[in-house]
Amino acid sequence: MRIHVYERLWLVASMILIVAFIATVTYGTVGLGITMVDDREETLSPGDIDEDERFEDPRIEQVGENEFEAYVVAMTFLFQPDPIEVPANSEVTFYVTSRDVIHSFTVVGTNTNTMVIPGEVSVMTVEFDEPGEYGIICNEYCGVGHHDMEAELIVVEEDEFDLTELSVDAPDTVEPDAEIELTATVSNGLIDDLEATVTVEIGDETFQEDVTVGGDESEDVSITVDADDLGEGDHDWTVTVDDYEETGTVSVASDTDENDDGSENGEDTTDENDASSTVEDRLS
Ligand SMILES: [Cu+2]
Repeated sequence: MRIHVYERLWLVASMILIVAFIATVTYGTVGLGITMVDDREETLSPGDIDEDERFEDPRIEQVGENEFEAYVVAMTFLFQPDPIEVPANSEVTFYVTSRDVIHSFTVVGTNTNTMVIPGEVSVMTVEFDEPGEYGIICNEYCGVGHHDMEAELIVVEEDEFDLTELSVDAPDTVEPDAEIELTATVSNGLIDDLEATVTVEIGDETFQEDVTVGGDESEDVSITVDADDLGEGDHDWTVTVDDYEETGTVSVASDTDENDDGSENGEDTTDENDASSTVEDRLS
């Protein structure tokens, strides 16, 4: 059978087109790593996020030598935690859910992008090679503040990354003849040991203690000062561990105060309640 030359050309061209179409669809489905938000992770009730152990405390966790997990909650109109800090040369698996309506978790300038659906958990594993800063935005219209819904993803140098937390327990007010006990708790969220120096400054005195905090553990460092040595009045204290600092003030009551409000019935006015900060301040 003889086929006309033009007809043969059109046949070949349409064959090539069909193969190209199939290749494009296959690449888009498999090659780009695009997957559906499915039920791989256990679903949750959006109203019970605060009771779900994965999301009650949005955070970064170390799970292997260079492997981390990030638990992120999206809500109108923010992401928690913000900023999200991860080390360079790491592999981070993000678990993202929504507290209210449909959002997205989109890392600008990368192919990290997922829809975030209330009740579902979106999972993505991302490799971070170089330090850098990225914006995180929501690209699903979620309400009047949608355009403000943004957060930051910071990839820091490997040796600058830590998951250290510092909290301090100290009295607000003490009697002139009492002792002031100040306890600093250093938590280490990394797998490797943390070697750190705890520095406590109170009045004119400075105390230093080296601590080794094991992986995923915490250590307490306590110091005791005689209120007599400080004298009556307000005294500021500062506790520093690496880049973290906590500050507060302890008041040593005057003898007159004691006569005014405590001495008659022998009531102890020492206030042991810890009203000091437990929020971590990062200095850098
Ligand atoms: Cu939005």
